[in-house]
Amino acid sequence: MSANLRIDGRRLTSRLAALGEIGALDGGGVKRLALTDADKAGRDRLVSWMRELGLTVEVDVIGNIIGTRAGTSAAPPILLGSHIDTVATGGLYDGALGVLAGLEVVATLNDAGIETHHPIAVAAFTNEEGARFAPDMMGSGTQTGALPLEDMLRVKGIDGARLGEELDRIGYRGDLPVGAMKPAAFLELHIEQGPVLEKEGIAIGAVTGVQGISWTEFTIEGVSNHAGTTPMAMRHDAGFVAAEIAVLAREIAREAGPPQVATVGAFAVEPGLVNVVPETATLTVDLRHTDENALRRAERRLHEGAQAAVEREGCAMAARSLARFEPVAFDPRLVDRVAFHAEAFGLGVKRMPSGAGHDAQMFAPICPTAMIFVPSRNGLSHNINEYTAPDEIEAGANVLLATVLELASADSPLGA
Ligand code: HGY
Ligand code: MN
Ligand code: MN
Repeated sequence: MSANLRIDGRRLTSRLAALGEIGALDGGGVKRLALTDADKAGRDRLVSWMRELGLTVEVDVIGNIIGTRAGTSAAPPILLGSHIDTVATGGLYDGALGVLAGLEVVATLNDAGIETHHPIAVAAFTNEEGARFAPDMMGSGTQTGALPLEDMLRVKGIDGARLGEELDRIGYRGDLPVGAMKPAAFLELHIEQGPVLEKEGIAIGAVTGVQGISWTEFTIEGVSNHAGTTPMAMRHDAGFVAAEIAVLAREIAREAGPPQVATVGAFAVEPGLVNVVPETATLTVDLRHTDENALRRAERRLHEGAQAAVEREGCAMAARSLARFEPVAFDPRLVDRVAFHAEAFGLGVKRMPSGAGHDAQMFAPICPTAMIFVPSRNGLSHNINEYTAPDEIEAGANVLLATVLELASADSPLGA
């Protein structure tokens, strides 16, 4: 019976649209920064959907939400999920797809009256984006022990708010402890957020792992001075040093070649006035690579180059690591099952690494983990025009359903 089971694509896309109304931006896109009122409203909506589906809802000590559908045994659950927080210029699908497709799997099993040996759980992890509070994957990283809870609760956001206080303010500091989530396996459906699947005309990505991530915030201290009277040789221009670091980041990526990427996402100078030599400058540099040694080389080049630029200009510098995660490989057995089910549906499938960070990378060290990608139109994400077509969403969710059904059975291929 379950061989012909399919998700209800219309129900899934209408839930995606409904969640997308929460934090909707004029002109399209979504802004649900972690632990803001919009994130709270999204959480409340998600919990109400979980309850409607008969899930047992729990919240952990850093606000991760987990809804569990009982199995016929006390075996550990098959965990699905992702995140519902977004960046400030987010789309409808980044994160939300993985959480709502998990709910859709549950709804489909409920409608068909199918019971599974393993329980099935769906999670929405706190602050996957790291855009308001760094680092990213904070909720999943804390739950799995990769990030220390007390330090994370004290993190100060870009707006000065403290994470723990915001958790209390929105009423999502739960009591499920760190380490309580011990799934038999973790599967995350996510948009690719890059150009590969669309360019190659392939429906499904069987994700092999996640590349390493290095986030650094540089603060440069110079001397503000008059733009007209100060000879160039006498300047200590913090803004100029920040600009040199930004150019260096791009040079590092160009010299190293793909898959090395480098991004200066935040850049600010103070006092930021047309006729004042900048006194201070802050910028962030995001470096990523699939190979840990290559990432370390890029980091070394960046820090050495930044220090040299600071010394040439007679400025001072502080560098703060905002996030640092090594590359992660997913369980090849689980990746094979994703590919198998995609092919069983007659879908094209490509094994590929993830350029973006995901909650799945935090579960890979503790249980068999894999991800399913669906295409992103024009490779766009972290952009209000992020888009994945309904049929592509449906295909991905059906591969998720089929893989979960197999993993949740008594004779799961993982022996889970
Ligand atoms: O930065 C990332 O890769 C993810 O969107 N948090
Ligand atoms: Mn995401
Ligand atoms: Mn994202």
